[in-house]
Amino acid sequence: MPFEPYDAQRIESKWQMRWAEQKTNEPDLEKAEDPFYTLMMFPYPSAEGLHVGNVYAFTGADIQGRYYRLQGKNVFEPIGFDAFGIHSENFALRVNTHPQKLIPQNVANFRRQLKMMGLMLDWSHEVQTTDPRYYKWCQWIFLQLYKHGLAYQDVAPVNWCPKCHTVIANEQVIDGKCERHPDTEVERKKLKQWFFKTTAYAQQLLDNLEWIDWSEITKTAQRNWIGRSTGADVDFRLEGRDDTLRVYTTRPDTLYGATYMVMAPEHPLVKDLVSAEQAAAVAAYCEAATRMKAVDRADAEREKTGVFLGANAINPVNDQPIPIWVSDYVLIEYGTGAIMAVPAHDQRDYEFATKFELPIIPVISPVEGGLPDGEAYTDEGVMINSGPYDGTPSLECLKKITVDLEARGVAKATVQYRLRDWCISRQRYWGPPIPMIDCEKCGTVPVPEDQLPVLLPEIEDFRPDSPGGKPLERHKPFFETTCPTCSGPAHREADVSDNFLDSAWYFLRYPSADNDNVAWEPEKTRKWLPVDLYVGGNEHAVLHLMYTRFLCMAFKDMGLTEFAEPFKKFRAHGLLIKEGGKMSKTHGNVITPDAYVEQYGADTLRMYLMFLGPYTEGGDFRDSGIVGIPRFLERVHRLYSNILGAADGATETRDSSRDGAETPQRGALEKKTAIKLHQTIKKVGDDIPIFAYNTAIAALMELLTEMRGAPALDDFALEAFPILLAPFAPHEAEELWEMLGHKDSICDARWPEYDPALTLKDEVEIAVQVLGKLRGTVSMPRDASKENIETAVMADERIAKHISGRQVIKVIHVPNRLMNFVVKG
Ligand code: ANZ
Ligand code: ZN
Ligand code: ZN
Repeated sequence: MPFEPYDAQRIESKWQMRWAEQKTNEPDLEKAEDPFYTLMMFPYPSAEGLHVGNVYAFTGADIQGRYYRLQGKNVFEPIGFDAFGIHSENFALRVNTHPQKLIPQNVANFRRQLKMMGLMLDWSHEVQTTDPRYYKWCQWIFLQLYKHGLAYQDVAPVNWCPKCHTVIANEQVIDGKCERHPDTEVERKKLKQWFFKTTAYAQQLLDNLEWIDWSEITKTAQRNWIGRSTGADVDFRLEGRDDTLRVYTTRPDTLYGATYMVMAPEHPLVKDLVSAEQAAAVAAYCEAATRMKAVDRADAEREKTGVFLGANAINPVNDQPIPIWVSDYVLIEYGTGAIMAVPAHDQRDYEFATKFELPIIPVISPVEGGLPDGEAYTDEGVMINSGPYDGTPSLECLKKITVDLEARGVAKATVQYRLRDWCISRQRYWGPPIPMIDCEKCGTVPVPEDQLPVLLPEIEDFRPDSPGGKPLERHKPFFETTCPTCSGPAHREADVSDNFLDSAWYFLRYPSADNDNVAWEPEKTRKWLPVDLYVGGNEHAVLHLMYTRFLCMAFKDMGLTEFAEPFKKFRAHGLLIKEGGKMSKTHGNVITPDAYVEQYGADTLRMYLMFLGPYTEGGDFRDSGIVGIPRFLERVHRLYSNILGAADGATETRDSSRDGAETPQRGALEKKTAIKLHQTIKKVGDDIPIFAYNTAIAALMELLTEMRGAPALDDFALEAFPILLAPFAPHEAEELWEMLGHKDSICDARWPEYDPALTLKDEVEIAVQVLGKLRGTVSMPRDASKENIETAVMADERIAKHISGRQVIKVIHVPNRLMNFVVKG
């Protein structure tokens, strides 16, 4: 039976069709005995289509899924579309088409492209977030959180992006700018919003990082974002009053050095404390501060400003009155919104005190050397100017002062987190409506669960509004409703929920995607979750990846699931760049896979992307680099065509290709070939779990060279190669498998086992003589060439000194044993 030459188009469309027909990628979720859930971050279906960055991410995840399946696991590798959100909505506004019309087109294109890439995706469990069958459950989740006090409404200062026309979460503010609009500063506005209580899980979010198997960079990002700090709340009596001012400090050891206090301009006590003389100045200052941009306020470099309140507090350690100021460098959201200022040991306080000529009292002295000049001393040392604590090491004093003050009832050791609650209201159209109702009589009332979903109405005018206004509020048939409790007139909540809520639980839905009666089936969930392996971009470290963890913890505590961590293992892939530069729409160099797949095939594109460098570090896509891969696949194909075609009675036994290698016969392997084969099986199997795809592919290329040059290949070798290739180039692997006479998909083959005896490094000691006299030995791989041994000899100084400077007349080489240099002079 003559085989057709390598033709990516023919082979790939054939296997894609067959996989679909035979449901190759649809595991039986109920019967599976050894379930393994591989997850890739589902795409957001933009109008531009899938780009190679997505393909890079997905292929890397797919290799894992395929590998574990070859290890015998029942692999579930689902996919879906995250199609709600501002991005789609903005695009819809720009092209003046309703998102409801655009999304299906985009999804269809994405689906085509994903299928074209030969990913082992189970399309029977596809999920689309814009589908009411899905977002009904987003609303249901909202109601569960509400019932358990984890969703609440509050008037709070929030981040408003004037370009997005909506409030955004803290996590979406990057250096004070909107993540979607890097040139637009986020404004602080006080608005009534819905929040999820992520802070209730701050400690657990931090603690579990100790044991979850995640990329270190992602865990570090989460740790920093959670930002745990330990310190104390200390109460300062207010001069001439009965109440106290509470501050949060991480440095109770510096209490004797507190020379003034600072309150945030928004602090509620400011109005109470201000003296008559200072009232106008303070009011003007506070007014200006609230109008200030968040970025500017957070800028530590900015010159300090502030106003004296005209009131004093009493330092609890020495009963000294110290003045209270208001300044915008103290933030209302953190700690208690007020601080004790210690200019000798805090840089911001130092700058402030210098500017306003407030006293600076050092209370910690460095163990060696003196205090620095012109700046605060922020390190540890020995206590000075601190009454009974003088001479104590500062770290010891830190604990001691806290305990002493606690005993007096004026302080309390506390823990603070930088993490804030998740603001999930969006004043936009393209998202799931928040399922709440405002009744004049009953107040805020949840939509009864049996009335879900609250459908997003199809409205023509979905343009966003100015702060406070919302598109859904303008649409009266939606907005005006009746109260589920008293049947009186009421209003629907007109905010939609954050897109990140949609994506925070999608992996729970996949296994149960076909069940409209529950969000996730308990049985299937028990069987398939938590996700075994998740692969995605680290840009989601404190957004998606934090939200999912929060929700899972909440679900577990509400009794909805049995696990607190969604992903057993998470690996962040590297960034794919193009010709040395960032790939982005603004750079105009975003590449889609289509042209490459058309020209070379999906197997080539997959392998090329994975060959670029270590997967967790990323790679540089260059058009010039891709051509080596199809040549490799062609050679594999030709080798199998020749050897298997010949066995079937074809006459051609010689490889007639331009590189003219011999065609091996079928028969026992030479030792050398066996060693290479077993070493490669080991190498590829070791490399895939650690995402070292580039070196695995390089090993496959070497193995191919060995196999093509071998006099004979046995069945084990012929079957092993396509299996090792299958995770990377699944279409060609299937084709080879079929050429070998198999009827089943190679996906259901088993990873070959290597013989450990054959994978040992095979090295030999070679005796080196000069004029017959032994001068030393060199250790070389077995069968090293004469040239390589000579090089090694000359690199060994102890031997080389007997040879260099003399004329080498002859070199006698006994392979694997001896090298004798015959020299003159
Ligand atoms: C006195 C002190 C002395 C402080 C010293 C620091 C050094 P972290 O570590 O990030 O948690 N602080 C407290 N609340 C604040 C607020 N709302 N806005 C601005 N600054 C605030 O920072 C805690 C420290 O930051 C606290 O400890 C407080 O200053 C300040 F040598 O208190 B410290
Ligand atoms: Zn924006
Ligand atoms: Zn009512």
